[in-house]
Order: sequence, then structure tokens, then C-alpha cells
Amino acid sequence: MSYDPNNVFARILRGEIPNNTVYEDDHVLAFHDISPARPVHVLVIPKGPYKSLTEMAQHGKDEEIAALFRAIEKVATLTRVRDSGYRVITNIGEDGGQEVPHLHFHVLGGGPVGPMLK
Ligand code: DGP
Repeated sequence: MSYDPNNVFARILRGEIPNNTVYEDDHVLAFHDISPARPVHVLVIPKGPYKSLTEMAQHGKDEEIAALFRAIEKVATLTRVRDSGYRVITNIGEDGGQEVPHLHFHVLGGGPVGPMLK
């Protein structure tokens, strides 16, 4: 498992870069994307050092994985998109178009997201 501790989300978790927090608990931080693709565009990340879904699935504790899954639904509720619908995406690796090497789920909504992928 190779994790770059200087990636931008690791720096956000350490408080070195500010963020606009939507939700936080012991295992998860959720904050607004810096360049939103939709009216609601929140990133939900684990606090643990996992590069992608692959690495968290292999090395994460069940408690951390459950917290992340539940946090996505909490973010949908807090941003008021839960009932109208929303999209959740995680990009993995080079072919997946992942830019930041710390696992993150995009929560997109606030209007029809259409055929876009991200
Ligand atoms: P991805 O391509 O899936 O790795 O998406 C990375 C997302 O991270 C992209 O939508 C922009 C967002 N992002 C990058 N840097 C920052 C930052 O410093 N703050 C915030 N809030 N979002 C960032």
C-alpha cells in the first residue's frame, strides 16, 4: 500500500489547507468541492490513509467502511438532495480519472445531474 501523505486531502485532514466542512465524525470528513460541477458537490473522505476504494476495501476496518457509507447518506440529507436524488461517484486510478490520491466520493445533486460522469 503506497500512500502519499502530502496529497491535498491529507493536508486538509491535517488542517494545513482550509475546507468548507459539511459533516465530520471520528472516521470521515465531508466538504464542498473547490470547483463544483453541480449546485451540490460534496467530497466524502475517510480519515484513514487510503488511496482508493481498492485499498480501503483491502485494508480498512469494517467500522471505518461503515462510517463512510453512512456519512454519504448523512451528507445527502444535510444538503437536501436525498429525496430528490443524487449521484455518488468515486474515481479509481489512472483509467478512472482519479486526480487526488486519497479516496473520495463525489456527492452530486441539486438538479438533474444528466449523463455526465463527474
Ligand atoms: P478526482 O478527479 O476524482 O480525483 O477529484 C478530485 C476533486 O477534488 C476535484 O473535483 C477537485 C477537488 N479538489 C482538489 N483540490 C481541492 C482542494 O484543495 N479543496 C477542495 N475542497 N477540493 C479540491
